[in-house]
Amino acid sequence: MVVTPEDRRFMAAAIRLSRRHTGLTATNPSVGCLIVKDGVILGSAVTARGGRPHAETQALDLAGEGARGATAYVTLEPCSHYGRTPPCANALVAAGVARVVVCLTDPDPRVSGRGLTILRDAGIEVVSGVLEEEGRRALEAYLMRQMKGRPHVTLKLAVSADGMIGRRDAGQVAITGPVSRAQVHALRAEIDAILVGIGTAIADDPELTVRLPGLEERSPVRIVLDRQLRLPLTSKLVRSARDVPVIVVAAGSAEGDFAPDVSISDENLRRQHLTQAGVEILAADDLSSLLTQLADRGLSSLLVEGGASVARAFLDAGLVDRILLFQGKGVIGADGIESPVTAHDIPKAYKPVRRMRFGTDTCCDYEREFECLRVS
Ligand code: AOF
Ligand code: ZN
Repeated sequence: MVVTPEDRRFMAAAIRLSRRHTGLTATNPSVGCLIVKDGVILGSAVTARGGRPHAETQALDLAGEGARGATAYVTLEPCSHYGRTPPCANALVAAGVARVVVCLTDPDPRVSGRGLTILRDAGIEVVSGVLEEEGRRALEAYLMRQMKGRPHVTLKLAVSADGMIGRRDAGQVAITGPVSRAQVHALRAEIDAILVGIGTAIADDPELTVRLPGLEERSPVRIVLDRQLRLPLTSKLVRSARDVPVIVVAAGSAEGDFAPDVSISDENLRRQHLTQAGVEILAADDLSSLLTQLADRGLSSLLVEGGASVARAFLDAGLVDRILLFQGKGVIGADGIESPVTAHDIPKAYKPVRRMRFGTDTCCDYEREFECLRVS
């Protein structure tokens, strides 16, 4: 199986293309596909918003008759199952492509190697594992949900020069500047769900939406850990619940982490009011049962935005895959709320993969390696 520099170049382009719809295709992964003949791209597509049509059938449509004898570059093994659309592997065979170059095999049990078998059985040359590492990064949220049964979790922290993430009883405090804030909004646009604790929801009254021109409709599902159902009906979250979904996570049973300490009748009333306002209430005993439920709904990526105790709970439970540490220049001082982690005490399991500068702030991206996400 010969992999040429041209193969790597076109696969890199397919991966870049796939990222365009990251966060918009749940419950499907966002896949990129190019149809190339004699060095010319005849068709290119990314999985459509909402997950269908898949990338390959769109790219084949664009290439038309030109697909005969061409090479298809696909970031994920073409599917082999009859879902809401027929298998992409069959479409590639029918179009007469000569060669299919794939980044990763698909861990979805309905596919899992069968797509490649359909192609090989039809006499198509199949090359798999091209730019696998880059493809794995682009699809890590999908891989995490398929292989670990939970969403990929990013913890975002904005820390002052003296290691604080806020000021006691002060509501929202500006720790980082406008460029960092825009970056956080861009990050929100790429993820399926965003989560805060009730302390942050009450103190900051955040909206947790994407407020970047052109990307507003990419707001993720908003989740509040709120065992006593204290989220105010007047909060921005509740008031916008009919436009962008809000899930409040209440206690599952009296034994759990989020066990309620209010009377049942009180809780029932709050439950009723929140539900009437369009908020969904989910019961979960602990963080891992919550994450399982989110994955079962097809949510593949979660951004944890605060506060300190929620961040600490995710870290302690070993449920953080990536830490994005924004570091501002300002000092908060005596009544600051200490960050659960700073640049000096990042747990050993996390390795810095990128350092960025946003205005006067810096941002370090730490990742934890998951061997189990290697699929081939
Ligand atoms: C592809 N190309 O662009 C994507 C694929 O619910 P369905 O029928 O749409 O199938 C979802 C599964 O299809 C998903 O779990 C994954 O295995 C695959 N996604 N496959 O050939 C694509 N997005
Ligand atoms: Zn498909």
